[in-house]
Amino acid sequence: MVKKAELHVHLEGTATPALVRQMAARNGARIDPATFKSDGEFAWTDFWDFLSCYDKAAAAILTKDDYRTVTFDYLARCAREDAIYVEMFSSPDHAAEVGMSYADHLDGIAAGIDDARTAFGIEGRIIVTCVRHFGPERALNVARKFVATPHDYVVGFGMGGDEAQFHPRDFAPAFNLVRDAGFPTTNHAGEFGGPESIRACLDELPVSRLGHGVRAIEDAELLEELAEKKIPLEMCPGSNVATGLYKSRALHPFKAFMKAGAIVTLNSDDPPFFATSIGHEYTEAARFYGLSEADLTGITRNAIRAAFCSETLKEELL
Ligand code: ES4
Ligand code: ZN
Repeated sequence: MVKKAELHVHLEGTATPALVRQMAARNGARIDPATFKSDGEFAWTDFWDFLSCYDKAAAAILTKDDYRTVTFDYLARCAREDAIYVEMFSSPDHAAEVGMSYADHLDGIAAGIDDARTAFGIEGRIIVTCVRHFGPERALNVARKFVATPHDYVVGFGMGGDEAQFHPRDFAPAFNLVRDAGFPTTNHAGEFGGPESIRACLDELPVSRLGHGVRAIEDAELLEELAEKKIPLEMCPGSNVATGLYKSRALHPFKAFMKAGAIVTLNSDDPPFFATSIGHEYTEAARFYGLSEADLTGITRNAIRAAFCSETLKEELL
């Protein structure tokens, strides 16, 4: 079986509808019924509605122990699909929304990572993430917490959310603070924003990787530059199809990025929302893009080399 590594998954977006209901029940919390469809799956229509559904589901993660459960549950599923390493975005803003401290949030996730390592030998690390549409001030606040509160499992800083809002330069204070503290960063760019959004991100922010970056396919010069500069791309084909960016996996440009010599990785983004998993992404990529086992192993190696964890851990994983 091909070993897998994942660099782009939103922890709050890994909880299945069943787990969200279970956590709400154990906390005696009420979930907005509009969170689910009649078949019990998450209810959303487009990307922006997805972001709102994500917030409602995340609101059921109420305690440090809930974060531990969500993390363990996700890593257990990944380990069953032969994943050996998972880097998870987690959002202190979502934790704060339910009254959880920055430290409790991270300690809960860390406990889940430890449980999963003991049970399955899988490794996990955390990317603390801010949310673009929450605005630059909240992002800077997350960055300040990030640098003031070092944590063994927190290996980098990221930003997700609605690319249409604000400009990358508005987030330069947050990203520069993190970079000056010696940490790598990644930013969602070139998903719902076009190639100009990627260009703006590269011009304004110190990023080591790009979340998605897929819209670089629309600008040959930019694509070439990404390949030349070896900027790893956290590609999420299943997510892109689910949110309507491409009509089908066959029409997704993943293979064109490989052919252009870009450093590509495969990721699930928000697995239960997008009816995918890290294993499914590998299987479907093999099927639709004609990838061999050697190609898939190469993608895993790309991910491990581009990971934000220590060189020592990378060597163990490679
Ligand atoms: C996202 Cl802020 C956020 N959360 C989950 N998934 C996302 N995709 C893009 N932004
Ligand atoms: Zn994402």
